[in-house]
Amino acid sequence: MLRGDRVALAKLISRIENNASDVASIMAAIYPHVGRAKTIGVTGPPGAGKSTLVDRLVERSRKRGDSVGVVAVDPSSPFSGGAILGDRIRMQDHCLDPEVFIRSLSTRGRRGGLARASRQVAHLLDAFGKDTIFIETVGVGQTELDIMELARTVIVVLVPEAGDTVQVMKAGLLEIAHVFIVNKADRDGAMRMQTELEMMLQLHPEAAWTVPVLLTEAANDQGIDAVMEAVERHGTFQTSDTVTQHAPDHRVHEFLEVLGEELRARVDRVGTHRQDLIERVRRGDIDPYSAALEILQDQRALTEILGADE
Ligand SMILES: Nc1nc2c(ncn2[C@@H]2O[C@H](COP(=O)(O)OP(=O)(O)OP(=O)(O)O)[C@@H](O)[C@H]2O)c(=O)[nH]1
Ligand SMILES: [Mg+2]
Repeated sequence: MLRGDRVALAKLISRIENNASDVASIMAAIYPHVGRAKTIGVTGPPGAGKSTLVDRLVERSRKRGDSVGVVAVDPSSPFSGGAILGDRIRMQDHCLDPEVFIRSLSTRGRRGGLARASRQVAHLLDAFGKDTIFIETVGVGQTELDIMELARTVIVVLVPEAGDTVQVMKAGLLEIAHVFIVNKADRDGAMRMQTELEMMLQLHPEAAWTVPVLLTEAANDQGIDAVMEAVERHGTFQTSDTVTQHAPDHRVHEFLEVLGEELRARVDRVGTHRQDLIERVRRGDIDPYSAALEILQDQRALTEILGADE
């Protein structure tokens, strides 16, 4: 994969999607090569025009000579929902371009797994040598906010009919946006929404970065260059300021998260080591708390369970 083999990259992504048992060791081997790419998150309500926008931004990035990776995260559809199919159709041109790698991720397995998988796939694309990585998610819940944490620059895409900007605040989008976009500016109310957002942003005048609110018509290729420019400007701002403060926190967060997940996976397999104890709990011979304490206070039992690989 590090030598540029796309098939190897695709295989590693599948291992991440399936949460294979060797993911942590794969990522450990990858990590020294991570950190060069620009990661750009694109989120917003369903149908706001995120994919259309990403498509345009990919085109601009390619014109500048950047190689590009796209991760389209779809929490709603289990395997091949309409949105993913839509992404594929719209991004068909780029599919023929070997310097563009597009992958859709969807929910498989437990909650929280999607944020983990997205981050790991973004790391892979980074190590693979992609200059710019776009991560598209439908912005509604905590999972999406978690996913956006891994992006250097977050673009929040809204549409005029999104209506009350209070919704934006409720969804937590105000806090995570580095660039706001009112897409479908060909429709009524776009400028009013822009003004509303700008007023809302002025409630935080102490912020070092002034969040721009831009009007676009992604479908008509209007306003895209201004978005590129804003993303570029934010990137420069970050390298001089916030990245140096936040990146160490992110790495620590990732460390604790991985450790927690790995331990959790081992605990889930406790039955293979302590079927006897599980049976005693099931029969009611021992209460669940005493059973947990029996493991926690027994160094050998702990080592056996937590040290187990499979
Ligand atoms: N009128 C208008 N329509 C647009 C514009 N940009 C995108 N659209 C249309 O809006 C629809 C949804 O666009 P997508 O890019 O799929 O939106 P999305 O946010 O990726 O959608 P999901 O991934 O399903 O949440 C498509 O039919 C686009 O052609 C625009 O500027 N104006
Ligand atoms: Mg989309």
